[in-house]
This record gives sequence, C-alpha cells and structure tokens, in this order.
Amino acid sequence: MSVAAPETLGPALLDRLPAAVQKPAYDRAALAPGMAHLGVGAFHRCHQAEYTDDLLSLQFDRWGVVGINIRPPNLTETLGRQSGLYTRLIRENSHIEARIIGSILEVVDSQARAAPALDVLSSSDIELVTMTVTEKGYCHIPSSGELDLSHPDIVHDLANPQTPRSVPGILARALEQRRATHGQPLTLLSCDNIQSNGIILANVVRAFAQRRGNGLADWIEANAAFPSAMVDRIAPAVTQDDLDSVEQWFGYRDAAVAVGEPFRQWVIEHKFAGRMPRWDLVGATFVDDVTPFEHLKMRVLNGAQTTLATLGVLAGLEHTSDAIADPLLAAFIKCMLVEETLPTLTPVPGMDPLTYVEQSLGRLKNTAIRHRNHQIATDGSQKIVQRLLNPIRDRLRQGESIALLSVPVAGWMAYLIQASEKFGRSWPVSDPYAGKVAAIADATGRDAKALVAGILAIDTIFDPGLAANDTFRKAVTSALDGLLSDDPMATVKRNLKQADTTRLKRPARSA
Ligand code: CS2
Repeated sequence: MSVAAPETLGPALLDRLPAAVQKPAYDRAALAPGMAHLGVGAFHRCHQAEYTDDLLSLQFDRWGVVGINIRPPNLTETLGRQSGLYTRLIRENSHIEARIIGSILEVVDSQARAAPALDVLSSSDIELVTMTVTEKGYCHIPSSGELDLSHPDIVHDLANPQTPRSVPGILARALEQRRATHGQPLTLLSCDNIQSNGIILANVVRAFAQRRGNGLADWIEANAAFPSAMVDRIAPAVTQDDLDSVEQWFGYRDAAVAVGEPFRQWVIEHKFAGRMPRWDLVGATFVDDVTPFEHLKMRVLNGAQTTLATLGVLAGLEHTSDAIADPLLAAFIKCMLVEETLPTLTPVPGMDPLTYVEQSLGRLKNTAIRHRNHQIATDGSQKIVQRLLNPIRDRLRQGESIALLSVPVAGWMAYLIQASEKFGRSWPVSDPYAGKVAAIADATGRDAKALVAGILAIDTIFDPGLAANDTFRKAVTSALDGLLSDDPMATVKRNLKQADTTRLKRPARSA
C-alpha cells in the first residue's frame, strides 16, 4: 500500500488546517500590494510580516507585502510555491503556538539581475520599503557609517548604475525610476541592527545618488524618508528539523516555516514620507527618537548574544541556550551588563534597565530556540561597534572600567584567529574581515600584543581614537592572550573575579 505524500501548504489548505493552527482572519484574495520588503529571511517572517498580518486582521487596508531577495536564498521555490503562505511557530521551551501568516502576497527573486527588484521598488503601488539585509548589506564603513566607496559592489554600481548589485545602488536606481515615472514619495525603513539605521541608510543612498550628479540626491531629500527603527525578536535560521516537525505535528509540508520566541518589539521613528501601516495599533511604538531604545537593545540583548556566541564557541558550546546554561558564562554576562553596560545607557521611558537585563537573559535561556553560536558570530566585524565598542567608548569617557566588555572584543578576535588550523582549532567562519584577521595572525603568530596591534589598526572597525587608548589596548591584549590559551575560560573567570573584587571594594552607591 502506498502512502500519499503530505499536501504542501497553500491557499487550498487554509480551510482544512488542523484546529491547532491559526489562519489569517482577513480575506487574502482582497489584499493588494502596498509595501515591499528586501531580505525575506526568518527574521522578517517572524517580525514585520507578523505585525502586518496582525494589522490586516484588525484594520484591513492595502498593505500586502511583496518580498524581494537580492541574495540567496531563492524564494520562488519555497514561499512562492505556497503563494506566500507559511507557518510561524512561536516556541518557548515546551510551548508551541502555530499560525499561518498571510501578509506576504508575492515573492520576487532578484539575485541574478536587479530588474525584477527595480520593477517592484519603482512601482507606484509601493509606498514603503522595509528591509532586513544584514549589517553588511549597507556597504558602509562600520566605524564611521559612511558609504564604503572601495566596496567592490559599490565600485561596480557606480560604473553601472542601471544594473546595480548592492542595496544602496538598487535603492538609488529605484528612486531615480520613481522620479522619472510617477514621482510618488517613498519611506525606506531599515530594520537591521545597526546604530541609527535610518541615518546610515540615508547616508549610503545619498552618497551614491550624489555621485550620479543628476539632481537625484535633491529629489531624494525632498521625497524620501529614512526613519530609524529598533526591531527585536529572536528568530534563528530555520532547520530541516523545524520543517519536519511541522509535517509531523500538523500533517502538511511547509518549506518556509519560521520559528521565533514569544517576545517581540518594534520602535519606529515617526518620520514618514507618506502613508504608513498603523503598526502602532498592534504593538509597535512610533516615537520621535529611537536612540535610547536601540542603545538598550543592541548593547544589552545583542551584546549578550555576541559575547555568549564567541565565548560559547571557545568553550565548545553549540547554542546560546547552552552558553547561558554554563554557570561561569551566565555569571560573567550578568556582571558585564549590570556593571559596565547599563551605566552607558540613557533612560528609556517606561523601561527599568535592570528588569530589561533580567528579561533579556531569560529570553536567551529558551531551549526551544536553537540559535547557533556560529550563526550569531557570523559577520562579527559588522556587529561589534554597536554592541561592544560604543559602550566601551562611553565607559572610557566616564573614566570607568572596561575589564569585562573588553573580553568579548578579544573573544571576537580569538574566534576569527582560531578558525585557522594553524592556531590549534578550526571552524568555518563567515565575516568580511576574516581574511584580513587571518593574514595578520599568519604574519604575527600567537603573540597577543602583536595580534591586537595589527587588528586594532583596522580603522574601518576601530576608530583611531579608541584604537590608541592604552587602557583599551591593554585590556584586550590581556584577554586575548588568555582566550588563545588551552584554557580560555580561565580568563573569563579571572576577569569576573577581579570585577567582583572591585565592586565589593567600591563604596555603596547612594540611592
Ligand atoms: C543576533 C540577532 O544573529 C545575530 O546577530 O544577535 O539576529 C538577534 O537575534 C536579533 O537582533 C534579536 O532581535
């Protein structure tokens, strides 16, 4: 007897879903496209697309999403085959909540050529573009936020502006086409974890447009808005296991499952070029200034993730939840956040910083979220400025200790250095600066002082003022020396112990 293959998720299945799976509460057939999203990955499917789905259920409007990928993976084969539908699982330890999200109407693969993406982005139907293109997608210099004019894709796009490959090149071209056709304004909403993401996006698009020299930069100034935003939900890369689980639990196949934690947050700068979806009706917040929110999130939650990721790999641990289950790493991360990170933050209305730290650490303990340390360590060079170096700079300015925050900076270095077999261990790394760090390590050998001198001289990551700071250099050198030894966790322990001793000696702060 042959067993029929399980059905694949699609519109036809919506009326026959198991009771445990929630479905869109609005008429999808009546939904029309109003916005595009660049970079449809697990995060978008668990975040902006879910908020939009919530909004469509509450207040139906023309806000269907056209999802575009200009980098892998291909979308047509997965989401496209399912008419944009997918299962969004919320998982917390043994708790599972399943829901079909219907807000993505259409998907467009534009990996080989920019034309399909440009067609969508320049259409007058599209009033807003949201994007999650990863930190390196902006082609900016991490230490300054300016467009990296030596980036190979930018060099290509400035020479071939009609067939761009980079995000700044594609957006500038789409805006140019909008100006030449219907002239409708556009809001471009960055949802990546870079500081002042709206300002960085505006910088790179403006710098690119200025070089076109045809008045485009002025048109953009008058007709486009680049609000900053803080986004939050832990949604790791999806695994085959996640796809198989959906089939096992609910009886259908879904090639585009997304898995996230229960917590979500979205704070958006109130600066729009036209109509905006009322995401504020479904849990997002529109504010005048997102800076305090993004500092809090990137320095606490993301800072903890990056620290646990690199130190976790050095300790032989696979996931964030494994790293935070380690008593030493858990004690280190809490002490680092409370003693060194929190004093660098400006107050966030309605949020107690200590409660936020506890809540963030609690989220990282969720064992159903299989967030690999290697995934978080990917592109560390693009993440450490906003997560670690900026709070370090603030601490140094305040004349305060950076003994703990400098350990994960050395952790990032050790992670890249030790990826090479020559240094004893080996793991595949993905970071635009991996080659540079490997070349420095090849030239200097295992001498922490020389390694740190070489790496701090990379001024596109470390601004020269910070790199020249003696306290910083010494702290990172001492931590790196220990992390490269056979017992890297001894360094974590030593620095934690020293910080504890200093804290106990300090006179109690008055309330
Ligand atoms: C993570 C983030 O991979 C990473 O860099 O730190 O994707 C993180 O999970 C999200 O920012 C959480 O909102």
